[in-house]
Amino acid sequence: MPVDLSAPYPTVAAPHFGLGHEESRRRAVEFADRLALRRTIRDFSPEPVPMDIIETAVRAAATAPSGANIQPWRFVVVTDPALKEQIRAGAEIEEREFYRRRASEEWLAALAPLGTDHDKPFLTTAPALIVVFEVHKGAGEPRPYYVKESVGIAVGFLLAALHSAGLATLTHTPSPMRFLGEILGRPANERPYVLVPVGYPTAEARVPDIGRKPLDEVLVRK
Ligand code: IYR
Repeated sequence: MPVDLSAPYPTVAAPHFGLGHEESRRRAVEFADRLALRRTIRDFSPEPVPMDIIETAVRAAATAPSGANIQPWRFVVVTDPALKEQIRAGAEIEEREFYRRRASEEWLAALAPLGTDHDKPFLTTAPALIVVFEVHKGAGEPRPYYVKESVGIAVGFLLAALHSAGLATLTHTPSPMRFLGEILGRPANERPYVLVPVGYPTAEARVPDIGRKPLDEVLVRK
């Protein structure tokens, strides 16, 4: 049966925040300055994170815009030590292959300043791992659109929310990631997108001395 595209659809009043330019500018600067303090952390302390803070950050992530508002994401929060061990074992198998065989010399050279290797202790030391899945069409479910774009935006919100709550994160993409769906018992229409360890850095944690491109290199004014 054809869809009736002329059917009225419900609306609500659009939100207006009425901040004024001064307050708007103050908030823009505050947000940019705070995000600039975020660093990817690889040395996590085992100190636990209150689950409600993580769940609130997932709530923030799930406000992201998505294609046709289908919200094609799933956030699996893993704190069970046995599951974290399994995830670490699965990731290290793939990563060993990556560093030994799959990565090109060019790719390995690009990673050298980050000091990464196949050993992924953060997968067991971080108190929580958020495994983010893309949700593709399942039986009886609506077809999602722009899944990767939508999930990418949601993960951006998630990282910003966790950082804003003072928590450290890492975006980890063991490749291929299929083992995550198997370990976590996710259905076939869910595909791993990224794995985000969450917690606090160890007291001794250090990060690479790298910076961000200046604004004028990334911003084009026309
Ligand atoms: N997935 C590997 C390799 C890796 C790739 C990129 I691109 C990075 O920015 C960092 C690491 C790993 O996790 O070590």
